[in-house]
Amino acid sequence: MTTIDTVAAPPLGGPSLPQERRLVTSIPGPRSQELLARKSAAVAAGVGHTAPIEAVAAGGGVIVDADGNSLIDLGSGIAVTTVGNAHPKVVAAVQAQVAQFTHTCFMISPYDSYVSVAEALNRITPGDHEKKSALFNSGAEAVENAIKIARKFTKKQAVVAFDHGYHGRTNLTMALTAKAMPYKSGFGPFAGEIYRAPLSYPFRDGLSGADAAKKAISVIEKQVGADNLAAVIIEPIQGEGGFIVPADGFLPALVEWCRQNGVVFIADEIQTGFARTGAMFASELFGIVPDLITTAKGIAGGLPLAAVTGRAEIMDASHAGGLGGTYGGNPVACAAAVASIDVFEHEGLIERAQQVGAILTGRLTALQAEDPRLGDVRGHGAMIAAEFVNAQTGEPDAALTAAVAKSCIAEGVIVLTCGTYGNVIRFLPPLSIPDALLHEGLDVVAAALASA
Ligand code: PLZ
Repeated sequence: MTTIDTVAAPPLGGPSLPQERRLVTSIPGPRSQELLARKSAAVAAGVGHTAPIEAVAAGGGVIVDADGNSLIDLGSGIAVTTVGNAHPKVVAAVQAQVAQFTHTCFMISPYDSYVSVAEALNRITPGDHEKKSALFNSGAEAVENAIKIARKFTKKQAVVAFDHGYHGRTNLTMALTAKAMPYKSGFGPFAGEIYRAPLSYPFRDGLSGADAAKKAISVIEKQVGADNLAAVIIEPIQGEGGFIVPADGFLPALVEWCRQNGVVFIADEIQTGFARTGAMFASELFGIVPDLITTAKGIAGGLPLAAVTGRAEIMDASHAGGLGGTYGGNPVACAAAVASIDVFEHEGLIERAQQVGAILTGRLTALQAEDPRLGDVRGHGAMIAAEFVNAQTGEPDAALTAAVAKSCIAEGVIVLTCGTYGNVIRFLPPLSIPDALLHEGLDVVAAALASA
């Protein structure tokens, strides 16, 4: 295990919450049960939840519920609160902006913070070529726009996505997403001209990066053809699909093929972006420079914002008025993003993610050495997964995974599952979590696995 100089976690911010796991009722407690009953009556059944609690405050590495329980947060609201929940710089920026104006619509009356976010993204994303950006509200909307832009630029239509890929819940992004349940089932018909290629999944396919790329490129050439293909879109590390890290050489070979064939290479860094993987963007870990990159989640410290950033000539392909939206690049969200990006760059968050990753990997590989049901531990930085299998057959064990996750939550540790086969627990804590609390959370995971 590499040792990394100790980096202080970012300041807790928000309400000064004791950084502790504290259970004063069973989960869910009575107040939370009341909210969940109202939720069932008032909110559409399709909108689920992982932890059955009523959240009332969050900061550092905890979420506090209405019953006074304090739960350890190992999920960051799905990789969003990377700078922490209510980082003081983000709070101050949001409060100042909200008191100034909440909205003008950037397409009507532009303002500084939108342009500042675009400048920052152009600067910090991989590659030193000339770049431009456009801002949107959600990850799915960024992906939709990246595809629009790539089609307009190439004057071609087909798009290739990958096995285990996740790109959103809108119609086009459902088509790009691989997994039927729960994301797509019954919601079709889906957008056309979307094709799927095989991914590099070292734990399950045993292929080298070069061989996996050859296989994918062969599918693309035979089933789509470069002449029809506008874009290839891929998460450098699959998020919802199971934190799948492709074998070395897979991504560079795809990028190279795209470059030679006039195909726009889009890296969806919505989950992997902004220091999460121990690099500002995961593309850097694989030595690739995408043509376009989609970002969201961690960008604005919890406020809704998303972006497409990329080669200026591609980004400028759209006619004036072709891109936009009422709220895209909302000034409050942009103020939060300017502050968050400042934190990512100047408060050692990349090093902090590496340190959190070293703790996670160290603890989980130690657990794996004793327990053959923990088939694979993988990931980078503060984006680490444990894949659970049947120890005899190596088959995915979704039931075990669900049982471990459920008992963690009952014990006051919020963990998220993922994976095409539902057999992965992913660890993506806020970087503001104190080390001791992270260790305690992992103690609870270990105990849950031992008793499952
Ligand atoms: N691309 C790589 O991870 C969002 C969604 C969870 P939105 N992932 C979490 C769920 O069940 O809805 C995501 C992602 C990648 C795109 C998206 C979509 O981002 O902001 O949720 O639209």
